[in-house]
Amino acid sequence: MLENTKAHAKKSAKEDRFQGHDYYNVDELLSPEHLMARDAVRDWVKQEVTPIIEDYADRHDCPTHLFKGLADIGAFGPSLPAEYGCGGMDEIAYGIIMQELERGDSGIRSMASVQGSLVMYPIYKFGTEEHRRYYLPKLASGELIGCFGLTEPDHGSNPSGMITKIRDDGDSYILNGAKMWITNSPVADIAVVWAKDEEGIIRGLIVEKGMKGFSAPEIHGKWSLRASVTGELVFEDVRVPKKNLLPNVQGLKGPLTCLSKARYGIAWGAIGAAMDCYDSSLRYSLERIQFDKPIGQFQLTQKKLAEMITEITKAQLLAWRLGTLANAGKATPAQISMAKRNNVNMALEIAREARQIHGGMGITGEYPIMRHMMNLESVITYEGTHDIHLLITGMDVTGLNAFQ
Ligand code: TGC
Ligand code: FAD
Repeated sequence: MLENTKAHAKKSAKEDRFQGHDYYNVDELLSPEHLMARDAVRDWVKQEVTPIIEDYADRHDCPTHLFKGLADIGAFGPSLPAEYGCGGMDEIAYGIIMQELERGDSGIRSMASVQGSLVMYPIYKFGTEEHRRYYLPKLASGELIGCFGLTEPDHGSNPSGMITKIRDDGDSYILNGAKMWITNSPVADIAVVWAKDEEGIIRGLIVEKGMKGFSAPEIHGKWSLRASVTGELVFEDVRVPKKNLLPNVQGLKGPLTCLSKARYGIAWGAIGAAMDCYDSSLRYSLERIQFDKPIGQFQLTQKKLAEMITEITKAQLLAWRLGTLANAGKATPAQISMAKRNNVNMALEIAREARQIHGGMGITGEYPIMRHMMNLESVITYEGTHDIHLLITGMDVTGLNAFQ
């Protein structure tokens, strides 16, 4: 089995002929630092992810050894301050790192988004200075792995209805409830958990592995994000010291602020998955001969490829502009929703068209297409579904709230 895995890895490694696509010279809008970060992550993905990812996805297993490598390339909290061991780069650098990771696999990007945007960011933004100094360097270096618990079995799109709760008990809170669909939870050392206090106000807490009454069982049987580990969080009278409360935020805007940061990264990440599908399709259309011609010579194939690169280019420009707004501190949550929704949908549509171009080969693990397509079925649902983001845009332009 191990020998088979090695042989397969070797074969796949040879086949990673990915080249970035830049039809509108977007690279000219990027700084040398952005390009350096992009190239370093691209090389790392070629060396560490592509050779193994199909095999891990096939076995529904998470390559947890990559956490360390992700830390080493600076994928955890790239835009958080260097004084806490983080990257100290700007939001465009963060975005482009997510793009390159998701070119490898959405699950690998998820490992980085959750750690950086949903665990490190709330600790940085809403924690105490003591929290920052203790947790951030350990999370940035991969010494600790974190997860983010917002969704519950009965509260997905409407997290404000959550029933997980904390009760004041002297120098601790007593935490009860359950979270569902939590990326990395079975392997996490800490969880940033959102729960209601006795007045019904949503608060954030850092819950640590090993606390009595806390468990994180894995969810099995996913046909999507198969190389990413997903689980539950179960709290049965867990005693959490009061010092573990994130004191600087109250209410749903706490978790939603973190989601804005992660959704921004996904808007970039989806471009990577789309580029990989396009790249493989372009090459396949030039190499695959039918009716004595490369299939790329047929107008219907050209239509597919032309539309793919057009949509990728539009998505790149949307992400870049969003990045410049984010760098200026001006990107609104609604603008981020628009980019997440558009770019993930674009990537999923491209994966479906790429599958057609690859014919029967498109359903096999010889090409990355089906894996990207299945992954993107989660990406279009998590961090707010396609329709929830549409309604956020609808609310923004009309001023009328469809959720009430
Ligand atoms: P609403 O009344 O609209 O808002 C409550 C408060 O939050 C503020 N706010 C935001 N703040 C920052 N960023 C945002 N994106 C924000 N959206 C809203 C808002 O201003 C308000 O503040 P305040 O001061 O007035 O209290 O809340 P609502 O209950 O009506 O809900 C609105 C809705 C439906 C849009 C929201 O609940 C939502 O976005 N639902 C989707 C849930 C979701 O995205 N869950 C994701 C779970 S985590 C995940 O999927 C991780 S996967 C990671 C991976 O593996 O990569
Ligand atoms: P529901 O909210 O039940 O939605 C079902 C359908 O109803 C959707 O089509 C939705 O758009 C639609 N719908 C709901 N409300 C409305 C409305 N008002 N108007 C119109 N349509 C509506 N969560 C975390 O907290 N942390 C994580 O790390 C995490 N990781 C995840 C990893 C994976 C692989 C997956 C699949 C999910 C993850 N999630 C995580 C949960 C994810 O955020 C939720 O699945 C998502 O928010 C949707 O919630 P739901 O699945 O309960 O769907």
